[in-house]
Amino acid sequence: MMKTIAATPFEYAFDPAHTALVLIDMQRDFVAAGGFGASLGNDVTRLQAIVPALQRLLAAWRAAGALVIHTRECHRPDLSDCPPAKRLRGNPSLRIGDPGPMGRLLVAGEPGCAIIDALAPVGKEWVIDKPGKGAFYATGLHEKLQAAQITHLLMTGVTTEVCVQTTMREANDRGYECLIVEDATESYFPEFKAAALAMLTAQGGIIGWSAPSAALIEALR
Ligand code: C5J
Repeated sequence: MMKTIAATPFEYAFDPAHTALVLIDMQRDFVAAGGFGASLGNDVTRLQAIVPALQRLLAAWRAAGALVIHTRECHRPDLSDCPPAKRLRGNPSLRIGDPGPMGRLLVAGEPGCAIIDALAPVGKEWVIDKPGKGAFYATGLHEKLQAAQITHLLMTGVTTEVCVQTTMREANDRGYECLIVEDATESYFPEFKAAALAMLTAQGGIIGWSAPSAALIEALR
């Protein structure tokens, strides 16, 4: 059944049966101390602030019986899917694949790669491991979404201007109607979050829409 919510830049209509809630990279490596995000010098506590809003939205979405997709940015243990340009750039305290307090950074199967307990996947929810920032690169996600007849994506997670924005742009180019949930996404840099939300929704929704999680939860009631 179609639902319509107030959104920016104008109303967003979606049918939960053809819509997926996408949680981007809510992993210990980005949200917890000692992970990849912290190795780059970031204050990870900023990202922890969205967890309660995401939990409420996730609970409402699960109650509606609609599709949930979790992504994890990570690489194979031999790093064969990690381009040297990604691993070697900059001067972080630890690089991708190096051992840290939560295991090897951004490596599949390591404790730091796991989605935080508060948002852990359940049942048949999809978990997509992605080597890039965007969830459509080298994952087969588009084909899986097409097979599941998903046309709309609700984008959440971290970080707003990197993996969330990249994924929303990839999705828009593939024809999905995307909405980014304002209080369920966060950046290490507040000004980058604000800029990303503004640029995604500018020019009549050039990439898509944004709305607060409360509007979605109310529509699902
Ligand atoms: C980053 C991400 N920031 N999940 N990854 O490297 O946004």
